Amino acid sequence: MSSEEKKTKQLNFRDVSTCEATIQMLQKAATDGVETAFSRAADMKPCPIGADSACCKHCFMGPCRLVSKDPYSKVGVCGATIDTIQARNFARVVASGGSAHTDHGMGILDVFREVVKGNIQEFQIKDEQKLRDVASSIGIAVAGRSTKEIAVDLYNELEKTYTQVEGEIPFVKRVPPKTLELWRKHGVVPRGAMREIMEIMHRTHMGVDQDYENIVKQCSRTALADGWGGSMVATELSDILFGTPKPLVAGVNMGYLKEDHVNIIIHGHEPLLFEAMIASANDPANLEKAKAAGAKGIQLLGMCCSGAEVLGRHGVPHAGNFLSTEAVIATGAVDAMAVDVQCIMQALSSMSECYGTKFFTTNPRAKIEGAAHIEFNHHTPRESTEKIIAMALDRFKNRPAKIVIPQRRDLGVHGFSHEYVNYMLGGTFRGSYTPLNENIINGRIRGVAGVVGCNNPRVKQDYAHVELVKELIKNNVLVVQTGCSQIALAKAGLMKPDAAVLAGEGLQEVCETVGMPPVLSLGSCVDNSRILIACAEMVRVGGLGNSIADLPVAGAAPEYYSEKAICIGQYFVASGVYTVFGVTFPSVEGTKFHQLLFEGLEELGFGKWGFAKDPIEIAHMMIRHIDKKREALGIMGERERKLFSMEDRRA
Ligand code: NFS
Ligand code: SF4
Repeated sequence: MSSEEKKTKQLNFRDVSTCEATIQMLQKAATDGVETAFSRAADMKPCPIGADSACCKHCFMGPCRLVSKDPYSKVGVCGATIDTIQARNFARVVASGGSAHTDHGMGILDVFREVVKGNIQEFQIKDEQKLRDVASSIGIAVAGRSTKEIAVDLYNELEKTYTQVEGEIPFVKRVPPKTLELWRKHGVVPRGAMREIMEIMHRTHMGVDQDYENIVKQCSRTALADGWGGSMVATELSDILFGTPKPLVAGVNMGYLKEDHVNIIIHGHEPLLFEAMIASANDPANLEKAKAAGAKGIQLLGMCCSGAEVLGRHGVPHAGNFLSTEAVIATGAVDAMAVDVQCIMQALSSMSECYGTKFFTTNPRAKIEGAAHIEFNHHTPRESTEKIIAMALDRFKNRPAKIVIPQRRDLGVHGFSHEYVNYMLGGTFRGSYTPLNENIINGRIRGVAGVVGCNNPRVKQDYAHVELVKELIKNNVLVVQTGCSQIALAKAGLMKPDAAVLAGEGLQEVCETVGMPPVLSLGSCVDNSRILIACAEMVRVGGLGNSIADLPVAGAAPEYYSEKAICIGQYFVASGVYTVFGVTFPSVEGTKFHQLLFEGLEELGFGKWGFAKDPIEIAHMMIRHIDKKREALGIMGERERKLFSMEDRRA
């Protein structure tokens, strides 16, 4: 036994995850002598200087490391201060995270263009109403015009989100006027994503922008080009092409793998591969082939954000979030896993090899050494999905003797969209955000929290997500969710209407009247744009202030790991939302840069960052902020006021 294997066996998996299925599979993997991110994390101490973002490797006079204990005692070889170094590092994180979402959005835009031109037959405009709504929201005339005419205009307009060199990206037309005014005043309205990202890369090169405040401005501008740009384009066009989600009952967890079926997992982010895969898996010819191979059928499952896209849209079961992607392979039941882009651990390739799972990359942007590549071409999507099915059938016929499927299945309601929140709370005939605002004003709902983001093996899987959300709803805060966080809560059973019993009295009353769960599942990470649109609607409807910064709302990503999460955090902050992160934060407390993110931005009229590790502490930081906003709006009831001042005194 190698020392690796010994270490793996020593880990107590109950300490690293609260997901029962994952724990069971981690134990199996350890017995099988296979390592995972959990064991590797235990073995890999993070560099403390890097964790504080106190090092710079932007040129080859360095790398330069400043001591994070006394960060102003030293500068880099070029003279760069701790503030410059941290701001530049942060900016590059925002640029990378923003690139991921905007490039994803551009991939969807490419497909939309080809569909509009008639060059792709497999995909169509599925939701014409949404096409019209989105087009008119950015000033495109729709009355009396054909779908095609509107779609052509919409394509041309949305392309500017990326390529425009001057002016403002189209979706800023949806931003509340007061918020937009603030952005204009500070020069952070994005022109086009390509320009903003290029400018960040330029400005963070050695010897260019060496004023942390000026760098942070460009961080906001670039992040906004993601939230109100690339991500929003991804969400809206995916809805137009594949349908706007409507609440439906769907299942989450590994128990949806079926021993007697061919199991295929799609993991990654874009909905395109998955949509084509659904068509292939339902093709009678393939079902016949599966039967001939001795299977009862073909079971498709999603993981991470690809999974979140189709969970809400089509009710395809979801096998688990980011830290379960390796564990699921250890079941031995996965015949094929196909991935597109983002959040795909390289280790999945060797993991798959250990268990005989066929592992495929499909996107030319994302190949993995050792993995077979079956390229997905959006002009002929079925070509690759047919190949993947054939390979999965092949593996099914040669499955290893031992398969273990954790028997956990969690049903919940998924597929809320900003449009549906309208309809649900307002009713068919008076669909609007008015009832939501009314319930916030009358205090039944204290405020709204977005809890989103990843898993991170540096903290116990799902623990912070679940405890944070429970504490929020207990305090009458309505929670909206996306990404891996939403999967954590689905596994904990909170996406069921009867989870309302865990909510405070007021929220419980609203949930019971409407028949909705206290936690709403909104989709993938790019669907955080739905939260932005919901915020804009809340401002537009009135009674809760004039800008997003006035709303009694807050955001959190308590288990984040990715650069995308930081970019999301920055666009929420720049939009006016208090946003609290867990795990770690890439800055040194007490520096001017840290001060700007955690206080200064709010003083300028934006939102601000917060940080805490403990989920209950995060919840109360968010609740205090919500109460502060309620107080400012003059909607703090007597009962809440008492609680608020007590909390306040303690704080
Ligand atoms: Ni968001 Fe989705 Fe999950 Fe995090 Fe990764 S899958 S885009 S980055 S880990 S939530
Ligand atoms: Fe060091 Fe300055 Fe070069 Fe960074 S840019 S590595 S601080 S010399």
